[in-house]
Amino acid sequence: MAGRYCVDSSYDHAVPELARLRVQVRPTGSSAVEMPVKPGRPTSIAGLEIVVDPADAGAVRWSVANAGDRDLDLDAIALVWDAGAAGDDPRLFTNGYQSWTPARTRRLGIDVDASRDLRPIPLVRAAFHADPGVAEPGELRSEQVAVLANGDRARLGIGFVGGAAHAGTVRVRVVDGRLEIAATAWFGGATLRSSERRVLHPIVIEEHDDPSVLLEHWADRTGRAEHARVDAPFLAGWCSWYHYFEHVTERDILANLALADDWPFDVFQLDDGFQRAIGDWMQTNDRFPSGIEGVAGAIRASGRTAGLWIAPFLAAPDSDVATAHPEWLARAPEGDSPAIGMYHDVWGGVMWQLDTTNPEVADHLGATAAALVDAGYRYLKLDFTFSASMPGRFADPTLTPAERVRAGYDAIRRGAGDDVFILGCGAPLGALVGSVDGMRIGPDVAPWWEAPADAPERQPAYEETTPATKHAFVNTCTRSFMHRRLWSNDPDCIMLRNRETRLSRESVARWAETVGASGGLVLVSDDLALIDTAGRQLLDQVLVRAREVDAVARAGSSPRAQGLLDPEGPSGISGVSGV
Ligand code: 9PG
Repeated sequence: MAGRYCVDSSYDHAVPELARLRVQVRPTGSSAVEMPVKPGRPTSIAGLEIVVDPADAGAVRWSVANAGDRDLDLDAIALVWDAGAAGDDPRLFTNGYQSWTPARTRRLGIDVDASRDLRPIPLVRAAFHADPGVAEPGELRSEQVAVLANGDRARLGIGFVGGAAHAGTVRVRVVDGRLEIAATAWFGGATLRSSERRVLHPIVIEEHDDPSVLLEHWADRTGRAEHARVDAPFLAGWCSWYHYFEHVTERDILANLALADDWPFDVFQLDDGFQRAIGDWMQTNDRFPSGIEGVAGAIRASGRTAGLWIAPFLAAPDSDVATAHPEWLARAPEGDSPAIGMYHDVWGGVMWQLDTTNPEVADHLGATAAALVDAGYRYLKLDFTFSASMPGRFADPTLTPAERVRAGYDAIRRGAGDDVFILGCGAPLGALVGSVDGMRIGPDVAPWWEAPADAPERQPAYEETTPATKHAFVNTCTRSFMHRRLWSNDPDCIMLRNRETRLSRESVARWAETVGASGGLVLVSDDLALIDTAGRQLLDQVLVRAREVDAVARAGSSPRAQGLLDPEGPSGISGVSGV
């Protein structure tokens, strides 16, 4: 046994042991090497010096330094230990990398990490995992926090306290009937300068048989360490996306505003579809003759907060921003072309990635945010923001993928100001605690429960990310512990119409009630003309419930998922049942 650690002494817990502790290093372009490590004593490996502190204030603290006289590019560094016999029916609650990635329990030795399916192009892996590589055989991965269990009884929680400096991936596999855990700091090729030392996010390990308790403790601790923004008011609103999609027009917004007089909306949010090109956020297309100022003016005149969707780290190849400033684009990992941030047919295919490490790009993002606020928007939905963590070459090669995402959000926050509500979406969760006010915590809903075979954006192996209300339901339950600990949860919109939808009345109600039980944002996404009296009554009930739950969550008790450790998925949130 190499060390003995305990977690935060304010919690009542057993003391887990880190047996046979090793450090594993993966320099960029080489395979992993590992060696035993003794807490308190520096360990030299692959040109790096790793220091793991003796147990201290309940967390494993560690740092890495480049001991050589040349720069060194690093993919990953991990602490690896033996967590004892796997026991019967070993399971892992896995948290996905970004907003749309599933958070659910999987069976060790049976379920397979989606990255091992080689049908999707590598870009898809990079969008849905911190490490875009293929997982090891038998390995399950979880981002930021994981819960080990036997059957439906939890055993151990493992988490990184913080994620702004680097992503933290918990990798678990069964080796010879024993559990091997690797808590991995993901550097993604970031350069460590000669003699530079980086302090890594501490790792906490706690024993408990209730998975919710483990996740709540981790989130409490992480929220405190990262100064989570948890004080935004409860929000109800309207969003254009899930009825109008990219075809939305200014007339649609005005028509819904005209119908909304006696609807209880704080925010009216225009989504994707207003812009002339991805990247040129101040310019509208011809469906929005009054420009972004005109729309904001109309919303504000109705007494509501104006909200706007943007995808700030992307630029279409023919956008003004990309053609005027090609030097603002990240470069592809190899060759001369810009780095891809997203491929999306609806926008015309490949979208380039803005280089958030370039100070001019940071200035541009800040100025854009300030201009949108000037135009009247005080609620910004920042979407597809995983794109700043996609592979590439950057002006500042020392930033990790998490730091590149955070640099972009920080620039926008500086420009927007402290009192604008910023909602993360398509966002790496770990990097943004303390930055966003709200966070989308699941995949897109859609006007159907299960995704039909011809659903758009369906990817083999990543089917659980396909827009479908059932998929949003799963994450709304399993990530309910994050609400008011890391931010306000945005479970995604409710849809109340009973025409122009494939959702049954039962599914409409089950989803709306789950959103209410989560205490998170309640956003309606319908043509209000299609909602009947029953739909309106449902909204009123959901809002009463959501406000109650949110008030309790603010006081420290977030709602709990039922069936958190069920490999079939959760069954609901306490108080609401039934998939
Ligand atoms: C606007 C939408 C809405 C929605 C967001 C996000 O992989 N895809 O092609 C893909 C497309 C859209 C999408 C997610 C994934 O949805 O979550 O609320 O704002 O963008 O385009």
